[in-house]
Formats: sequence, structure tokens, C-alpha cells
Amino acid sequence: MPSTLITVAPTGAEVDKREVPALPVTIDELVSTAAECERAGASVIHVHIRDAEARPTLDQGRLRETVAALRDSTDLIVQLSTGGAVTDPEAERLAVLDAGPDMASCTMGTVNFGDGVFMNRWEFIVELHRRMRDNGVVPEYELFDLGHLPALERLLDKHGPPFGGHVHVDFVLGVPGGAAGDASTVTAFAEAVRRHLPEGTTFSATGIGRTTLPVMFASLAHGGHLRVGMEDTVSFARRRPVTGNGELVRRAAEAAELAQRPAMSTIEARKLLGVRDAD
Ligand code: KMH
Ligand code: ZN
Repeated sequence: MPSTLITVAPTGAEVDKREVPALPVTIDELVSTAAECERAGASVIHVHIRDAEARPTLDQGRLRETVAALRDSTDLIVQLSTGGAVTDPEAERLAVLDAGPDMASCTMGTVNFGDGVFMNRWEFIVELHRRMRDNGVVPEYELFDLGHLPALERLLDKHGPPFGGHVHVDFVLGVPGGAAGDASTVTAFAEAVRRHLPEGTTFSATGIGRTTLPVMFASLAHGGHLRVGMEDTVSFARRRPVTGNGELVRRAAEAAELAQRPAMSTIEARKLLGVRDAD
């Protein structure tokens, strides 16, 4: 029976710790949430880090310390965000790869992002893709809009496959400025994967805010995988704030179990994604 890859995105760059005290921002908080999420069924952690004042940062020392701490305490696949915050410069976003993650995100185009712009120029994407392959880092291509799918097709045609050879994408739906977070949009993305991307491409999906549940169920219905976490939603239900990432992963694992595609182990996930120590 095929199983479900669950990625947890515990922190992000946008949520304010002062408004959401349960958000993990210190390395200790991140490690503790990571261990809980691994027990609940996560196999990948998508990481944004914060500084001592809980502001988003791409500080190289802190990134390395975070990667080491997560590897010491969990078997999770460590995926660093190269998206950072909308204000982060390209050079710092590229330097994220120097911290030696197993995976890193690579967003396939520029998109309006609330009141900001999440800038991803073509040359920047190509450079990220090239450096990931040179450094043995497996990309997760993040897709915020339908046009990002043919953009990825073009990238792979012109610049070759990613490190490990397997293509894995994540639909990030419901961002104000990007594609909607609903079941028919997941269907459109899943069909576009089949049309534009190599056979064997896998996808996960996440819905921002209240779009979390429709996107989760639609992704499972299409044979897709799941991403959940406080980067994407801080409400568990109407007027019920999330108390921690663990409960979001537990709910995703329960949904996967009901779909008769239980959560994948970290060993299976490493094999599927082709990360370095798969053997
Ligand atoms: N924080 C967003 C601007 C990624 O991690 O690669 C970008 C983002 C995508 O979260
Ligand atoms: Zn992110």
C-alpha cells in the first residue's frame, strides 16, 4: 500500500511569536517540536529560523547549529527554506545551501505574497537549482501558481534533473496573490503535474489558513502527499488556535490512515526523495 509523506513546516517567516506564543522559534523549541512531529508521523521538516528576538534570519551560524541539532535529536529529513522572508536578499538565500541540509526549497516563480512580493527571478532559480545539484541537496520545488509548473518543466529541460534524479514538488495554495486553496485547484495542479513533469514526479500540498483541510483531503484523493504546520496555519478550527505543530501532524497522519495510505517512515522518505544517505 503506498504511504504518505508528511512534511512539517513548524515556523515560517511570517507569524509573529508575540501573537502566537506556541510558535517554535528557539533551537530548543524547534528540536522539541521536531521530535514530537516525528513521533506523530512527519518525515521531513521544512525549516525557517529566527534570531534571538524571534525575527526571521538567514544567519549562517544559526542555520548550521539548527541543522546539527535536528540531526542529533531526530531522523527527520532536514529541508532548509531558501525562500526566507520576502525581504531577504538573493545572496543570503543562496548561501543557505552552505549549511549542508538534506533538502532545500526552490520556488518556481515570482508571486505576490500578501502585501509583499516573493521575488524569484529566472536566473536566481537556475542558480539555486545548479548549486543544489553541485552540493548534493535535494530540491523541493514550491509551486504557488499554475504557471510555476511549465516553468519547472523548462528548468528541467534546459538544466537537467535535480540531485538524486527524483522530482518532488509542493503546492502552496491559498497565499493571497497565488492560486486558491480549494479542491478544484489541487485537481488542476495534479493534472498539470502529469502533463508537464516527468513520470514518477511526486507532489505534496499545503493550504494556507482555513484552506488547510480542503487542500489536505484533495491531495490525498489525488494520491498526493501532505505538508502541514504553523508556517501555514495557526488555527486548528474556527476560533481554536493551534496549540503546537504536533497536533497538526497528528491530524494529517489520521487523515492519511483513513485514506489507507499511512504516514511514511523517515527511511522510506529518504529512499523516495533520493536524499544523500538513502542507503
Ligand atoms: N516565507 C515566504 C516568503 C520557502 O520557504 O521556500 C517564502 C516561503 C517559501 O516560505
Ligand atoms: Zn517556507
